Amino acid sequence: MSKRKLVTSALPYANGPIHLGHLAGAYLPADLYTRFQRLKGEDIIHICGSDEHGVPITIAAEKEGVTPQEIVDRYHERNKAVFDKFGIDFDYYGRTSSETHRKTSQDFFLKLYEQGVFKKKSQEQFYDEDANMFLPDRYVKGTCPKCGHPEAYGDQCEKCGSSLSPTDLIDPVSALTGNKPVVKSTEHWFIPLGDFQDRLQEWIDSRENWKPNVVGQCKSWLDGGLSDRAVTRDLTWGVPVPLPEGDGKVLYVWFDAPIGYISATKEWADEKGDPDLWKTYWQDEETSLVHFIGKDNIVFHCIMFPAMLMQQGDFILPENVKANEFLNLEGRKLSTSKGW
Ligand code: B3M
Ligand code: ZN
Repeated sequence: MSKRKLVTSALPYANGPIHLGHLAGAYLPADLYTRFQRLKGEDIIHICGSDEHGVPITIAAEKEGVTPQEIVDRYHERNKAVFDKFGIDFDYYGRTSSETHRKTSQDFFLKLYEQGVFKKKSQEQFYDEDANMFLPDRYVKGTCPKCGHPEAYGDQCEKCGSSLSPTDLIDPVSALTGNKPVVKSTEHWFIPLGDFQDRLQEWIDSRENWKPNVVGQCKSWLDGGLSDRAVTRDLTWGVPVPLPEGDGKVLYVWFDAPIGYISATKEWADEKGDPDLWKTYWQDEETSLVHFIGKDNIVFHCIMFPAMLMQQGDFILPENVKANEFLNLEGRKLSTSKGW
């Protein structure tokens, strides 16, 4: 039996209003779980916040012709208020643009960097010659090579859940201009997930009461073999890479966002006037960490973040990752980015 529980719900992108799919998928289950445990007398906290980095934010800003800062300021406040109206209770609702978060994620990156974990490699990346920029992740759209879905993103197909690289897409186009992008080379830091394969496998096998949809997705990634994954991006919006050669690059949003759970817990502890209290929730083996997420976030919470945590060494790993399927409307997933 654990002494205390730390519950997190996925940090929704502050790129638009949250919808029923969010509530049904992650926040209502997390809220119910937390209330139930609290009624039983458990020591439990529920942490969430806005994910304010990454391409979903910059694309939303470009669509509206405003700055990314305007987008995140607007939707952070709105979403926080909506959760409140729906009676979803968080002990703390943070935001990844905070100073605590910048420092926490840069320190995390630097620790891994100093341990010599990252590989620096040059990578062929799509480039939009009209927009004069590299096109990471969702800046590229095209057909999924795995299931044929015509609207897959450069980082992921939301239809079949595959994790992709932009160059995997069939008939790729720039999300900015609709042009066919050219290929150019750029340098990035990669985490060699393959080196974590055995440890991840062992860890997942040792978990109890995981949902079959979560175990199934993990199994298919592990069976397919894990490869190097870039943890930096050519963007100006995000947490700057804390290295002199990292100029003009930021941390990949899926590197910094899960660290947001840690930074938000730090801010919660500060607010309570007990600044070290966060450590009991993140560093004591007797805390059980439970993540509530949507199914498109499984790979990041069950493979990438655990690998980062294993390597970093100071933090506990999740006891359970609860992911639900999508809530569909007329056969299509409710989606903020797609306006559905
Ligand atoms: N913002 C993706 C999403 O809203 C992402 C979750 C981050 S959890 C650390 O689906
Ligand atoms: Zn697909």
